[in-house]
Amino acid sequence: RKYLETKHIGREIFYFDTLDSTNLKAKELAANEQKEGTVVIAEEQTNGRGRLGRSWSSPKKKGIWMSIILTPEIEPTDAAKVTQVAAAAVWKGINEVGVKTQIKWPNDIVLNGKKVCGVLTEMSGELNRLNYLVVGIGINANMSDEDFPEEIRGLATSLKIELNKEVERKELIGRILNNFEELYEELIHNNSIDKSIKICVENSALIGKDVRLILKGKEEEAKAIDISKEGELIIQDKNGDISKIISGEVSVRGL
Ligand code: BT5
Repeated sequence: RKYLETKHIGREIFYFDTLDSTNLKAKELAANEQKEGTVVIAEEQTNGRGRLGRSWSSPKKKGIWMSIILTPEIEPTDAAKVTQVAAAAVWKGINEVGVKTQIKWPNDIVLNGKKVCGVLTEMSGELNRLNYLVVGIGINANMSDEDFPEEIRGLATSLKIELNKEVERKELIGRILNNFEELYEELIHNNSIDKSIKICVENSALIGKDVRLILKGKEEEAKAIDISKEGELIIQDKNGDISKIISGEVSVRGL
């Protein structure tokens, strides 16, 4: 806790040796009245989850597998903004320990073209009312190549592989939560994520590049040109037409 300087994010931490998924545990806690700011951390996940039913490899003591419970008063349609806030906070935290990564909209952090972190935001609520959000953050801190399942070697990397030394996970967790609280407060108090978007744009792995998008099952090529104030990716197609993409609708790969 010596690195934590927050007022409410991470003031209550539930720590586990093994969990199926920190997001599942956080949702269970949130449904049982755990409040905003509570953080769930596990040394290992046996059923770590990615988006769209994909899995997240989470070997014991090698990474940071954590989830934050949030109850912001925002529209359910604004939930994706929190993913941008989390990506920016992780980028800053990793930058503070000496590694310059890139943010790959909407939810990845990459290093030398390989994935080092993924964010999974899940929500509970109705059409016009948000109950709670759970923001899951998975960071490959101290894995070696052989710690990754064979099928993702070459696509995944860790901070240790790039730095050639172990990172202190507690320090990184503290820094990320400090940054998260600061950036999240902008959303709560000013209903804006401008500071987070600035970080996501300035350190984007996509902007200015040609990208391939899967839009409603169809593959399309376009140029990524910006991220909107709402956190959508702004693209320009071959005809010069500009459109905005909401996260969740597409998967994006650099060409
Ligand atoms: C994500 O999904 O990137 C979101 C990952 C969120 C993980 C955190 S850990 C704490 C919390 N609790 C959970 O259960 N989840 C969250 P997506 O964009 O769908 O990417 C998933 C894909 O990334 C997989 O299909 C693999 O190809 C790849 N992958 C799996 N494990 C990986 C790892 N450790 N490092 C890099 N890539 C990985």
